[in-house]
Amino acid sequence: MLNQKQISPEVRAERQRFYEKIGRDDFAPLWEQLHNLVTKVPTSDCRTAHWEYAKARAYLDEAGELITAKEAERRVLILENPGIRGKAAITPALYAGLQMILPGEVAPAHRHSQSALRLILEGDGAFTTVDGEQSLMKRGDFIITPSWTWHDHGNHTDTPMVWLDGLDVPMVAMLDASFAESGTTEAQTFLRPPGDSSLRFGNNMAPVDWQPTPNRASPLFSYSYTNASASLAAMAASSTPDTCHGYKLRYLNPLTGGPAMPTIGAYIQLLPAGFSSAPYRSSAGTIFAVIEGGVTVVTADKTFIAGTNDVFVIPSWVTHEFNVMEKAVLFSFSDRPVQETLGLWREQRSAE
Ligand code: GTQ
Repeated sequence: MLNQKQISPEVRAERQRFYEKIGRDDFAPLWEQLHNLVTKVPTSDCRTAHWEYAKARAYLDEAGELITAKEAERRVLILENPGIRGKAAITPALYAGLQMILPGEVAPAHRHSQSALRLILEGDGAFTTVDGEQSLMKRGDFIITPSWTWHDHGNHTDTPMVWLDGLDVPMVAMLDASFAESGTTEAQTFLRPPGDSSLRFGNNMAPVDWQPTPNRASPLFSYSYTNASASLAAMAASSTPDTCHGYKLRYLNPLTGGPAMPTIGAYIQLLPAGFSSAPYRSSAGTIFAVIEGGVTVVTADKTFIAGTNDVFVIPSWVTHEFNVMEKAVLFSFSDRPVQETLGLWREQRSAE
């Protein structure tokens, strides 16, 4: 912004008339807003926020009485960032929600250009089918439904299934690249047996001449918590923790070494008992879910304790620290792969 004080009322009025005149022809003066567009650091209204699972779960129960999964298509409570309400966004780039499927329910097949991930918070044995392959899910499992893959969910168990959904909805909206289709049948026809993709792609091998799909996602779509927690335990048993992250792994596409999906990075970290992290910030606003234990999250203007199954978000460039008494395990996802691909991602591993 120009310093308005140095400008005479006449000049100001003349400029205002000019802006109005050019405005009628869809022009606008850059100099009135240059520094609001090209800011020194990230300045969105996105805020650090925390959603308690107990509260969410009670609301999900109420939602379960109000609408079926079938009627809703997806019975999801969106986690809206309090600084940017009304946009179905938890960060400017990402969407998060809590989805519940009750025993006997189905969420019918559809596909969309948005990529989705799920982190199972409650339940054991409900399924999701991705492009004709069914996968049973249990707590802590990480599942992807890449762009334009058919997916439907169902629950043949006798307990509710709840998971955290992460999608790139705001990012795809910004690019005006949303496409979606509803399936003609409720559930997909099975094209392959359960576990097929893990056997083909998850054993450090791949079918010879296999070619990546246009969505550039991992052909492996289910990542078990049993495996993730064994990897974390091995790291914790034989190395020192990273000062900012503890022991942290990223979920990858085994064929490229890159992220499981091009637009959303997913991570899991173990914070050992008594761990206090060094201050950290990055330009990738990140959504966390507590899988085991609890964590005290400290930022300049907010400190809170996130318990098991709670979700919290740390916006871009907000310095934060984690403190734990007992061992904790955190799942997280962010737009880091997009920022890295575009050469935008930054991090800072200490306090200013
Ligand atoms: O499960 O397909 O939270 O399409 C939002 C949109 C979940 C899903 C969401 C979706 C889904």
